[in-house]
Amino acid sequence: MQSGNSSRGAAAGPAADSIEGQVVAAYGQRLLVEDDEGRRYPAFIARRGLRVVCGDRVRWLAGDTADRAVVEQLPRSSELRRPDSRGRGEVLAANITQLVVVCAPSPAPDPFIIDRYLAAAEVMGADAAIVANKTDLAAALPAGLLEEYESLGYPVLRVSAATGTGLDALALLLREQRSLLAGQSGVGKSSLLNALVPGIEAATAGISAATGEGRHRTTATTLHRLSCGGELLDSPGVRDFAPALDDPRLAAAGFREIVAAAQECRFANCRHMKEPGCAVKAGVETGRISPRRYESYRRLLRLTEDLQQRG
Ligand SMILES: Nc1nc2c(ncn2[C@@H]2O[C@H](COP(=O)(O)OP(=O)(O)OP(=O)(O)O)[C@@H](O)[C@H]2O)c(=O)[nH]1
Ligand SMILES: [Mg+2]
Ligand SMILES: [Zn+2]
Repeated sequence: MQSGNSSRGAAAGPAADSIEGQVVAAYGQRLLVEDDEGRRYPAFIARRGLRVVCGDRVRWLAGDTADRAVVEQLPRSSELRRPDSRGRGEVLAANITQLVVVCAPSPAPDPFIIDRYLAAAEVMGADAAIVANKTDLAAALPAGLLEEYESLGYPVLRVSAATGTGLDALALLLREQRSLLAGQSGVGKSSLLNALVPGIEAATAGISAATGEGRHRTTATTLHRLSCGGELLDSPGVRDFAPALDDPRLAAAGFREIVAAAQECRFANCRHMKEPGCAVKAGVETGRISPRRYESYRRLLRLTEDLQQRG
């Protein structure tokens, strides 16, 4: 249970006779909302054109109806967005402060997906960390992968949801943050959530569809409170991910070592592709910037330029 916080509930507005809280799960028009005392209610979107996602602050009509009628979505402090065919991008979660990218030896990691989540965090101004799960397995991650992220300054935690290794350190990382677990399907995001929040297993199973393999694949993003005071969002696994960027020039902002090196580029608007006097390309040649990360940057730049041309 969270202590009460009604100080923000008195705001005047079109929905004065309403209660403020947050969306803790969204399935299209159907929602689960939570008030600031931690009480949860089934809810639905009661205003045309209202689009809310997990993590959104919303208001619903006061009263004791079975399903709460959500009538207003409050401004977001951050959005995790991926591109969609219509240009503006699909918002996956709102108001998160930290992106935790989970990877494992199995399924085999895709470093481009990891880089793109890290880029999303950089661009949205959120903290980012890597969690390498399943350390109990004999198989290992590709040599040097985690060390590369460590050298860039990202916190890297080696954990096992199965044995509990590293979960204390993970709980510390999640303290006072509103974190989203992201990553490929099957890396163990929901297993980590279950290990960190005892007793929610049933709830997780209830909002997941069992697959033929006898495990629960997450189908919607859900928000959970941690005893340490943080909040943790579990999200469906992805086959691919890219951040939606309003401008291709933002691609470089997603890579902190490129941002640092770009200070020395001859041209302020250098794209770090073929421009003369490019300190980023020079950094790749001298080994200061990893060729793999640079290739990640180029792919994200190209993707964003392609999307912009189509839009
Ligand atoms: N050996 C081992 N297996 C694990 C560990 N964590 C999770 N698993 C297994 O990995 C499989 C996938 O775990 P999930 O927690 O469902 O993975 P997920 O990332 O939530 O997957 P999606 O919901 O599809 O995105 C399950 O069979 C888990 O039992 C671990 O630390 N060690
Ligand atoms: Mg899951
Ligand atoms: Zn450059």
